[in-house]
Amino acid sequence: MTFFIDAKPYPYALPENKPCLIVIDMQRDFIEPGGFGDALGNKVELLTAIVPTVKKLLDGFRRLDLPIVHTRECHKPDLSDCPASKLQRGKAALKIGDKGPMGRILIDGDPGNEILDELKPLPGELEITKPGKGSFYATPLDEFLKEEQITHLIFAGVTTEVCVQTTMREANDRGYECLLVEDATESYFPEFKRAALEMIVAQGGIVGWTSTCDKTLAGLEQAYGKR
Ligand code: C5J
Repeated sequence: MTFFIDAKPYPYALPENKPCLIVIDMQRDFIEPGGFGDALGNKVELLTAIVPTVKKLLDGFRRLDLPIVHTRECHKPDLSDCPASKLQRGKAALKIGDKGPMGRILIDGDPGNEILDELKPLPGELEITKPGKGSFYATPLDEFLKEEQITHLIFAGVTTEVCVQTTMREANDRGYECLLVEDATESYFPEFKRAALEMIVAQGGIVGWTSTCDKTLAGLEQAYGKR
């Protein structure tokens, strides 16, 4: 029997093998004052609103023993994995590698780069560091998913139109069936979030599906709660 998540543009069929939750970049650098997002002039408080929903989604996946991957956008302390184009672009008050109130901006191992306390990965959950916006570029993500025979990915995190959408497009091109949980993702620009959600489901789901946290958990509970 096939179970579905009530989704746009049409119901998302759940696989026999377990889908994986990918939580993108819920790190202090993007969400707390004093981080990279703030240095770029963004209203970081817009992003804090989704933290309880992301937590609810994580709790649901954990309860059902479904796989979870967390990502962090960051660079090595010597910046050898940060292209000059990324380093120089924009008019940030603080650039990548500069010292800010939470340590060096977007540097692996510094306090600002950590995932928010309430969303921290638990033992057994994979945490991936990534130098780009997409989670497949220069990371072991594809290898891990293939090893686990995972075909379906459910996305949450920030920001909708940058790292989340880039990752979803990378995943879509690699043949994964992707669903974005619309109330567990956020942007500094509400109009960009709206547009990204519309783009994903346009043309019969050209990038994938969207749904809410409650509908996603209801579908997962039906499919995997009884097995
Ligand atoms: C950005 C991200 N916005 N995680 N990163 O630079 O979306």
